[in-house]
Amino acid sequence: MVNQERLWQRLMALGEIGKQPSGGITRLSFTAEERAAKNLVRQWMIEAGLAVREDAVGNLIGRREGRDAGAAVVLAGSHLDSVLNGGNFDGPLGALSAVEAMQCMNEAGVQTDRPIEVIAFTDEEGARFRFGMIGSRALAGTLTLDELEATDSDGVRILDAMRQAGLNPAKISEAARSKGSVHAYVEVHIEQGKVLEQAGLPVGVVTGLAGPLWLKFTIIGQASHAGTTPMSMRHDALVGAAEILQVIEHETRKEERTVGTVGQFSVFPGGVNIIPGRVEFTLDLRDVDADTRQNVELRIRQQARQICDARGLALDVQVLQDIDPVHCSVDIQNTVYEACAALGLKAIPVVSGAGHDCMQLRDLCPVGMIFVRSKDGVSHHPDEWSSPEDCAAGAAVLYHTLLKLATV
Ligand code: HGY
Ligand code: MN
Ligand code: MN
Repeated sequence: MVNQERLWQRLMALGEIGKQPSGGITRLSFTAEERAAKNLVRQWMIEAGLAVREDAVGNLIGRREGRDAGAAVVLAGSHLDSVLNGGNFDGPLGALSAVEAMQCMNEAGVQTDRPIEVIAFTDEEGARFRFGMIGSRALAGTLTLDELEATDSDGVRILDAMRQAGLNPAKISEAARSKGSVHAYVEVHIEQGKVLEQAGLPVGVVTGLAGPLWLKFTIIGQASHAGTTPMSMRHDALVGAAEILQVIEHETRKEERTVGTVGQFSVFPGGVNIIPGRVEFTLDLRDVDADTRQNVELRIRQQARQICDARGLALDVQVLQDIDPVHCSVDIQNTVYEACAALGLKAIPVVSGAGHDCMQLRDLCPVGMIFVRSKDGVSHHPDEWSSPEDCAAGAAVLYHTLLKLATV
């Protein structure tokens, strides 16, 4: 059904862009690496017979016409950016599976009723500017100009980075799709977990996605001399933060599926003999149930406030990203199961702990996802890996799913 070798070679070639000495990949949004990746995928989109363009926010789009050019389009794709020192499959498998499916339709001379568009989204990960899904939010029409003022660790604003990449931030609203113009969105993605591996299955059907809430905690105490300040007279921001980290671990462990991760942590001024005056850290809090996540968030915020009050510390909590959990379209899930059956593949339902671009399209169109088995469940790491056979299985299921969704 699909050309496994071609898909695999493209995945390996794309994986060379942004490769680090560790073997991991760093391909951040609006950088030369992401541009190189888009240029390469653009070539493959052209080889696949697609009409290629880039929208106002830098999403790379390859369009395949259907019998009815005016019909609502079916979208498929994923992202090309990565986390720092990430893996080779997170994002690219979805984008290249969609290109492969289109190329196979062209090679088979298959015509659909609806047009299909392959999308390589800009900045899904948020690894550079501390919130992500910039491309899918622009397509959904929910990205605002003032959000482009956010800066990376070098102080470069998103809008500056966009201009440096040849884009005009003032035009991001042109990337938005109108309600009714999109029939469905389907994304192939690595599972990034162990469910499929433990079930011994190559693909899974995503039922829902946990919503990531990203918070930035800033704790301000009093920097002072480590030798001359008695313990009883300190306002040590780091010790307060350490207590809050214990609260995060304790409160998330109370719940069945809630997860909490402190991924970034900075201590200022950072001298060996200086009591930390300021600490900043991020919290990535997720659950597939919105109420549960909110209850955990409130418990953490309350106890963080109590800890800081007791220690004479100031506390600021900033919301960097707040994405509600999403339930996938049951119709699309059923279509994916039918596609798996047509291929003789057994599939099971899987919940996504990871966030994906489809979450941003929930109000635009029905969304669905096809998961591909991850070795050892590893992701966001150089050891991230899926087999050529499983990647091809994901692309084949996507082919059949798109065929069905694009047929009126
Ligand atoms: O953070 C996530 O869940 C995704 O990898 N962006
Ligand atoms: Mn990711
Ligand atoms: Mn991803």
